[in-house]
Amino acid sequence: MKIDKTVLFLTKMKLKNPFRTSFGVTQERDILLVNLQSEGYNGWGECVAEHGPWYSGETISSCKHIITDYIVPWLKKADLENPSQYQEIVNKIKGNQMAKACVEDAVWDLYGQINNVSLKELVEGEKDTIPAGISLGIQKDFNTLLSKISQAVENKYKRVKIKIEPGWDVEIVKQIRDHYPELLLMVDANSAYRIKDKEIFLALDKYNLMMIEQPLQYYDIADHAKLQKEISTPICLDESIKNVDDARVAIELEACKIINVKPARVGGITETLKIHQLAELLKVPLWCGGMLETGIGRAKNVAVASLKSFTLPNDISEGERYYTDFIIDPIFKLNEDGTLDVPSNLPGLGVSINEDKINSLATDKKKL
Ligand code: OSB
Ligand code: MG
Repeated sequence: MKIDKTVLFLTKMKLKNPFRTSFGVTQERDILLVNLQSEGYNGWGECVAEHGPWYSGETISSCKHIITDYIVPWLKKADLENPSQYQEIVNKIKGNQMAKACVEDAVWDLYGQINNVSLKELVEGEKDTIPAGISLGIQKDFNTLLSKISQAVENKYKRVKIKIEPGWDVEIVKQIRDHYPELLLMVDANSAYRIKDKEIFLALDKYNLMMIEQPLQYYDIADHAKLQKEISTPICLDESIKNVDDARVAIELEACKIINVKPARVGGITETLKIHQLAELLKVPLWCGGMLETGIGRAKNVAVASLKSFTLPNDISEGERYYTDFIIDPIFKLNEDGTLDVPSNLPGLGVSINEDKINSLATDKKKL
């Protein structure tokens, strides 16, 4: 497979509601999309990086730079037999997982298009539907959060995750439990705490949470291990797991019992499959996280979540949750039982891409 043409689109999309985490608020997103072409076929990838380096060290600009100046020129010279070989091309680049991942996604989609195989089949996904969970940002007050939770429960989302930060944690969880004692509930701190805040987690430990996601710093596997020894609620790592080696070390040191796999955070689908293999061997449950993806990234996440060890509800919500503009067809709809269908009738991502819509949302378009 030789790449004939690469086009980078920068699109602008407004979120229906601002999404607030412990590291900041997102209201509008500039989203980088990669289009690879070969033999008349198209492959698409979505970059999840945000404007600033708050979730990880990557940004839209850093991704654009790494893709334009390194990844694409190297990819142009290659002749790939299968998508997994892509890792050999970009191996030399340290870090920059999101940049590597979005081009890799386009390679997988393109390979699926050329060979008329869905991504679900390519990764050997086993499920026809996946459990959808919802991630609720920090709200202006408890009643606003409560109404969002009640809506999520009504829509049959399989579990509710709330974002926490100092001042919006134990008391909020306590109040949710007063209203919903049985709700499958978890919290995500996005690294807002340090080990000295242990008391907060000892307090949260009493509320029957499914897990506590990324309580401490992304580089701090050791303190996560210390914290996990003191609480019975499983710790789930997100930001800390940037590749399969991070996953292995975190599991070995018992820094977590669950991993949130975001294919974009670990450098792509191939690395995701390695983590999946490890998790199967060590019996560690996985779920697929999200980064407010549009349809392209969402379709990729759905295919990945169909893998066997992705046993817990995912941060993959219905297509209408974040945006009013849609670049894929059909968009993902929530089934009555709180699941999403994994597309397998069409090749690659399994959905059709609306290129006219992408063009209309594009603020910049560049042929590489
Ligand atoms: O930590 O999981 C996170 C969104 C942006 C950045 C980080 C995170 C999130 C979410 C949203 O929780 C998940 C989704 O896409 O629905
Ligand atoms: Mg998270």
